[in-house]
Amino acid sequence: MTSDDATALVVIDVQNDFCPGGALEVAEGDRVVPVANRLMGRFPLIVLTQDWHPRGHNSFAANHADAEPFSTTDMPYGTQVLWPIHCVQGSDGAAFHRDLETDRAHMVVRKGFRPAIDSYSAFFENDRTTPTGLDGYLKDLGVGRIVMLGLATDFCVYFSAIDAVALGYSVTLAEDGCRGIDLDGSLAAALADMRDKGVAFAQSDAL
Ligand code: VGL
Ligand code: ZN
Repeated sequence: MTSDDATALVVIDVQNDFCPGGALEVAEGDRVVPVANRLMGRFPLIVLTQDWHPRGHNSFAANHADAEPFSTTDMPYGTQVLWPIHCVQGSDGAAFHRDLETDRAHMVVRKGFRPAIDSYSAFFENDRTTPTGLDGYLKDLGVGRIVMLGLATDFCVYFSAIDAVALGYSVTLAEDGCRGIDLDGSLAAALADMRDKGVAFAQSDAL
């Protein structure tokens, strides 16, 4: 096995606000927790991402005059969905789901902390160029393959997966470890685009 064969498990945004009862709840979001815990025992390197916004973040509808949650607006870096207030730094909503075995993580990547720009992907902010540092970390450690899961399939998981492919990683999505928001067909579009771009799909018990 060359060092390039090292595989990292990347668990995206398994936080209270994306679980049932949370501010931006994803249907069955909590169902990914046991899948994540089981897979953490199977990979040598575990990365968690954590959506981590200041209260004044530009992606919150409440910070724009007359904007409804789930509407869109033009930002200097492109179209941005305006979300309900979620994952505010230090809040309960921003905390990982209490049953997620976070002690097993080697690295936690926080993203979305710059007030003027959102960051769906674990690798780049929504301008598609500002890096989070995760690529450098993984490449430093000789990681060539990524198994990914988490929330939400059609936003943070989607952008993380296609960015990972573009950065040269071989990427497998643990499908049963993901749940989506599905805003105007975004889930089907994300799945199709991931397939087109070479993301592999698997059930977690086959990994
Ligand atoms: C996410 C919307 C806003 C996600 C984060 O984790 O998919 N979606 N912030
Ligand atoms: Zn967010």
